Amino acid sequence: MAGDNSSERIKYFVDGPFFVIRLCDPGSLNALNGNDYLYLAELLEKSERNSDVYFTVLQSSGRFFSSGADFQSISKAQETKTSEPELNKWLAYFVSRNVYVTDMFARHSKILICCMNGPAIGLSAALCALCDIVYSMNDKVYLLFPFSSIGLVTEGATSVTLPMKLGSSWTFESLLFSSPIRFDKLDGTIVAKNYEMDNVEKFNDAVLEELKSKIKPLYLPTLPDIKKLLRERYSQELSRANSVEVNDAIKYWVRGIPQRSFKQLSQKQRKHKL
Ligand code: CO8
Repeated sequence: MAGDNSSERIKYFVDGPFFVIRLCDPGSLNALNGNDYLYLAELLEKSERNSDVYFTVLQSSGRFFSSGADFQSISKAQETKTSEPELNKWLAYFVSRNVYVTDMFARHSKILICCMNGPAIGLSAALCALCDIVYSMNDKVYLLFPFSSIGLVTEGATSVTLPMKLGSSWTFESLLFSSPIRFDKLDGTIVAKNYEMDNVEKFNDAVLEELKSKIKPLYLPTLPDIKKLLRERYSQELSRANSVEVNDAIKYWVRGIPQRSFKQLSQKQRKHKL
C-alpha cells in the first residue's frame, strides 16, 4: 500500500531493477487529478526507497501518454463550497501538489525513463520533460503546453527543461502560442529513440526487454552517481523554477481564469489547436 492516494488510474510493479509505473485510464486519455499526481509522487518515493531498483519507468496505455490535469476534478474543486479565501483554496489544490510532484521528479535519484506511447499535455508533458530518457512509440507523439491558452504560466520546471533541451527559440514559439511540439523537434532533443511501433503493450514490453539487455554488462551502482553528476549543473535551477512558476500562477487561479478554461474544455466548448 503506497498511501491514501492510491488510484485506479495508476498501477505499478517491480521487475528486477525496474520500478514500472503505468497510467491505465485510456478512456480519459490518462488525465490525472490532483490526487493522481500525488500518487505518482508517492510511487517515485517508493521506488526511491527500494535499494534493488535503479530505474523508474513510466508507461501508459491507449492513444495518449496523458492529457494532463483532469478538467473534471478542477471544476469539482472550484465548486466545493468553503469559507476559505480563494488564495488558500488554490494554494492547497494547485501550488502544494504541483510543487510536490515536480520536486519528486526533479530530485529523483533513480534513472527516470518515459515510454511515450502518444501525446502528453500540460503538467504530464512537463513530467516527461523532467525524465532522463524518453522513448517514443512512433512519430505521432507530441508535447503540448497550453498554458497561455488556459490562463496559466509555465509549470513543472518547464521554464528550465524546455530551453535546455529544445533551445530557446522553439521554447518561446511553443509556449507563447500554445502550439504542439511535434516529433521532428523532439527527435534527438527530448526523445532518445523512436521504436516505430503501433501497439502500446508491445512497445512497453519492447522498451523493458531492450533495457534488460542493455544493462547486462553494467555495474548498476554507478548509474545514480552518473545521474547526480550530470544533473548537478542545473538541479538548483529546477528547484528555483518550480517555486517561482507556481507563485507566478496563483494570481490567475485566485481570479478564476484557468478554472473557466477547464470548465469550457470539460463542456467541450473549446478545443486546443493541434
Ligand atoms: N481531463 C479529463 N478528461 C479528459 C481530458 C482531461 N484533461 N482530456 C480528455 N479527456 C476525456 C474527454 O472528456 C473524452 O471523454 P468522453 O469520451 O467521455 O467524452 C475523452 O477523454 C477523449 O477526449 P476527446 O474526445 O476530447 O479526444 P480528442 O482526440 O478529440 O482530443 C485532446 C484530445 C486534444 C487532448 C482534448 O481531449 C483536450 O484538449 N483535452 C484537454 C487537455 C488539457 O487541456 N489538459 C490540461 C493541461 S494544463 C495542465 O495539465 C496544468 C494543470 C495544473 C493543475 C494541476 C493540479 C495538480
